[in-house]
Amino acid sequence: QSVQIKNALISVYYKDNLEPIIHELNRLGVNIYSTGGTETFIRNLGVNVIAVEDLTSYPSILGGRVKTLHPKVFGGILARRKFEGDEQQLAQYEIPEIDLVIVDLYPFEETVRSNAEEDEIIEKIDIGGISLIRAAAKNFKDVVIVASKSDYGTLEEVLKTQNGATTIDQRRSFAHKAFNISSHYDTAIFQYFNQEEPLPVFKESIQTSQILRYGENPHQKGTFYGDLDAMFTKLNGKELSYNNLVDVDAAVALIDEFTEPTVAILKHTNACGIASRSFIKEAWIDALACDPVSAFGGVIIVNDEINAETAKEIDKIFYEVLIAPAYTDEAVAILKEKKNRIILIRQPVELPVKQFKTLLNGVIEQGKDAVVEGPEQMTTVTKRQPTTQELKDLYFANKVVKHTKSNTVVFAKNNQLLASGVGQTSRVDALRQAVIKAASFGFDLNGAVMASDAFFPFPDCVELAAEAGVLAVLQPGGSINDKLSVEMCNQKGISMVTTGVRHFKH
Ligand code: 93A
Repeated sequence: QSVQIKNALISVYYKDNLEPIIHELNRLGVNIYSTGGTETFIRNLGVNVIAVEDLTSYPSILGGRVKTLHPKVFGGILARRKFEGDEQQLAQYEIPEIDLVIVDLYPFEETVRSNAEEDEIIEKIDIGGISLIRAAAKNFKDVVIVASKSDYGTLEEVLKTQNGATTIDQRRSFAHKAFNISSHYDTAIFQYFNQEEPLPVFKESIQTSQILRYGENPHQKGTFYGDLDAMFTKLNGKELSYNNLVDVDAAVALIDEFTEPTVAILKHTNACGIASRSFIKEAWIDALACDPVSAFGGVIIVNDEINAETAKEIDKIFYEVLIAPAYTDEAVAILKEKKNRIILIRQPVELPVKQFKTLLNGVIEQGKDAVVEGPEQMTTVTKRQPTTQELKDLYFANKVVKHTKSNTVVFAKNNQLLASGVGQTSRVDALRQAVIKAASFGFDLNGAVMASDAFFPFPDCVELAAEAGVLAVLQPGGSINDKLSVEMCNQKGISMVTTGVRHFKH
């Protein structure tokens, strides 16, 4: 049902961005009740406001520790409308119904972070404000609760377009966000008191979280625990979705393998294009060439500044997310013309070295796969030695293979991904897929190299690769069947190097 806002209670620590809402409430003739500092702020805007003290006939006591904690305040928030007993009691005790509550809590976390003295931190444990939030959210059937500055915009919109009326869905959605804030707030307090160290990687990041539009699919709920604002500065576009986050994570991990100017395009966590060149624009053109079909709607990541020239090129295709460490002003202006593309500046934030995944009735943890073998770890096991260029390409291909879903094989040449087979249940299928893909985008595999995330169980893979034109192959080695693959390479006159390191990514 629709509920019209007649009385509002506003108690906010930071007063910024509140002004338009006050004017809107004033326009709608809503009575505003308010606490000390907020009351002064509203009065200074020239808007009528009633002090909570006048409602409760009680002063704010104990240095402000008790200011809104009173039945005349909470009765008006918690009373069930059109509920006989409640309505009768409101009348009996002269309690006004409060239909809108706006709170901005004492900044507890900020105070902890500022290394304040314990006394000051304790004073920043909000009691009245959190109770207002919980009470109003509990009674969402009748009350609107706005517990975060980030919802002011939504509230203003609702007030403007619906003239002070709200729907039950809107109130429930506000309550949902409010409980996220109250639980987060209490978690932060708990963590301050908690002597036990939380999981080390999450120590910092778990302090903040963000409700996602949904999970992997619209019927799944999703939340990100961590601090995205520290990781990225958003220049354009909507919020990152669950799937965006998964791809962005894969993109960051991949690009961090490269030091020279590199562009990678990812779809469903796999690179569908990557190239290293002297300049980002060239890298973009050669990354896109790998598979311009898959690149559509992908996540693009680069490790150097994007200038206007590159921006114009990138702008030609539709992408979901673009990440770079920097952009020229001109590039930003060009890219921002497309409204629904997410454009991020990556900030230099250290990433956790451990990975977690829920599994069965528990969690598994592992250290990140943090190694890539350099040319010095590559042992040639065939009669033919790879050329210097082939070794460079194998090094490049091995970095890509490490970040591609198993089973995988990767073809590369001149620091450019030509094709890969990803996520196949057999290695030979991955290889066939890569051969077909390379041909379909016009790549000639003559002189290309091939890297595999794990050893070849049979000689068929190297045989197929050699027939496709591949001249050098990289694999971890260590299989009892290696001999057969090595013999096949010798027979075909191609090189094989082993690294001793397997890079499964399941
Ligand atoms: O000290 S409190 O926990 N006791 C209260 O009764 C109370 N009521 C609201 N803090 C309380 N608040 C908080 O005061 C609000 O959450 C808000 O952060 C702040 C607004 O105070 P003022 O309007 O005086 O600036």
